[in-house]
Amino acid sequence: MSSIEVKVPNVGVEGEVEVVEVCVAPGDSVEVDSELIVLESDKATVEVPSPYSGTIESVSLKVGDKVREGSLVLVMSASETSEVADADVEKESEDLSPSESVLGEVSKESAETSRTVQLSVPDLGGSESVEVIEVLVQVGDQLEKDQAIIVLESDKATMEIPCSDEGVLRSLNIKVGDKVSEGDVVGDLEVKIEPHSDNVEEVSQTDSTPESSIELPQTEKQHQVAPVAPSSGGKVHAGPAVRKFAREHGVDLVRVSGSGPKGRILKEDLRSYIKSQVELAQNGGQTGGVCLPEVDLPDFSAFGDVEIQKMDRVQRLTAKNMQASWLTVPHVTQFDEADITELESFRKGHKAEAESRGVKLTPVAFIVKACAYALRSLPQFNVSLDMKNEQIVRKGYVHIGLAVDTPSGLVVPVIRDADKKSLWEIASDCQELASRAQARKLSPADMQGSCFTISSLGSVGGTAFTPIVNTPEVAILGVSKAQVKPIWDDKESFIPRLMLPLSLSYDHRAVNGADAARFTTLLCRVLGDLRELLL
Ligand code: CAO
Repeated sequence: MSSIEVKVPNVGVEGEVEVVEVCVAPGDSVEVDSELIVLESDKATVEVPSPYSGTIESVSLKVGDKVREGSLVLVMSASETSEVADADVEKESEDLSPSESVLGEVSKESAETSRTVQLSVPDLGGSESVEVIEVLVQVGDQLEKDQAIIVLESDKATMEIPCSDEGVLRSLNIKVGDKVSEGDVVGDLEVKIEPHSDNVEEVSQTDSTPESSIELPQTEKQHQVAPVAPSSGGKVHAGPAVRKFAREHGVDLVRVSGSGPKGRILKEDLRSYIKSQVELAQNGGQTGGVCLPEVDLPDFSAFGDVEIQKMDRVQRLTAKNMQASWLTVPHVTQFDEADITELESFRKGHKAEAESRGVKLTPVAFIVKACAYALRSLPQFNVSLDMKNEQIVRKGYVHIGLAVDTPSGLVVPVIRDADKKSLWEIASDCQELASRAQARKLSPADMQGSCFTISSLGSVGGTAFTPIVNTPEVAILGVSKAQVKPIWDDKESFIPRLMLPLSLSYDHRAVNGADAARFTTLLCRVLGDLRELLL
């Protein structure tokens, strides 16, 4: 261990800058890259990270001090040195690029042994303006190939965007809260050229066009962001922009849970915190915006062993959406039973053909087809309510969502234009979407635009259930397990028929009870005699 002086590096800001935060105190243990101080000029906020791990001996600065490059920050006894000594900078203004000047020297040194590649947003499955919820890297970071660099989240899915190459991140154009689309530039990566490698020639050619654009590979995966409690001892892990935002709003960051890596507080966390505090104040201490009573939990461990697990992203979204729907939609459920005896023999008779087409023909495909027909026949079910503007949105398309049970929770991919598709096409869509859902390979676009949802528990069991409407849709069909039942033939005897239980939950603001009964009656009719679908 040796005592080492840590000085203010070149942060790319001319003249003096103010110390707005001192993040450490004598006796603190720090790691490489731990924040030491935060500096702020009128144009930028800059974190100065620790270049070493070790223990702080003395701090030479206090909040409000004015410093410049070379000013002494602190003395520490270092246990491990690091090559990373660049200031961590988040740009607050277009005309200021502190990171460029800090990194410029490095570029010069390595000018002949590296090339710059531009990292850009890949195809997002048709989605545009998808929000950046996490930036997992900083300028100066050494990135691995396939390392996640940013996380995007639409209202239905979260995607990690990985790095396509190995190298040092030289600039970063994206911050949390930005909306990005395919082709938007994320940043520049300095990629080392191995002079003696086999592909020297190929690399040198690339070097002659230093701004070659390399698209990030699209290995989208649903990413679970588990909020993490703030670090102990009152210390928080947050970037300069977040700290500034917190100061502006008078928020003590110690109170905010960070959902970023290692509990890092993201701007989104701060916004949620502020929103919850405002709601709390407006509701006189009640949460949820509707004065929901808080449920006090007992200490479960007093009764036996317990295991605590963070909710993952799908679980959190499902809980949020279910609660929103349950609280805002006046639900009614209409029950009926369809006689699918003939349908079942038709289906079984086409099993061989289904196999030769490579699809599995289950009752679900018939139900999707019948629902698409019913939505065309009773268009009052194919609407959404815009209560804010007191409008009813009538849809000219029929896209049907299919609830799929996956190990990571319930997801609802969408079968587009189900009313225009053949039974085979629908069966194939169901199979393909369900298997992509299981493999967590659905893109946000796969889960958007649904008009009506089908939730089939037919392969599991049960006689009926009351599904919750997938708002802003106005109805959802629950399907339970078909069973052979004795049905009166209207003459003299009971005959065995295969009966399919249907449970239609609907938003009573948009749909009245008689229409709901018409909808299930129509479904029963077409499922009982598929010929109507040909008309
Ligand atoms: N009655 C009787 N049998 C049924 C049936 C029904 N209503 N629906 C399907 N089956 C049969 C199928 O015919 C198949 O049997 P065969 O192989 O002999 O033909 C078997 O059940 C298994 O079907 P499957 O599960 O492979 O396919 P599916 O089309 O029935 O279902 C899917 C696909 C994606 C809807 C289903 O896998 C799933 O995830 N269901 C759960 C949805 C859910 O969780 N809903 C609740 C949401 S609210 O919490």
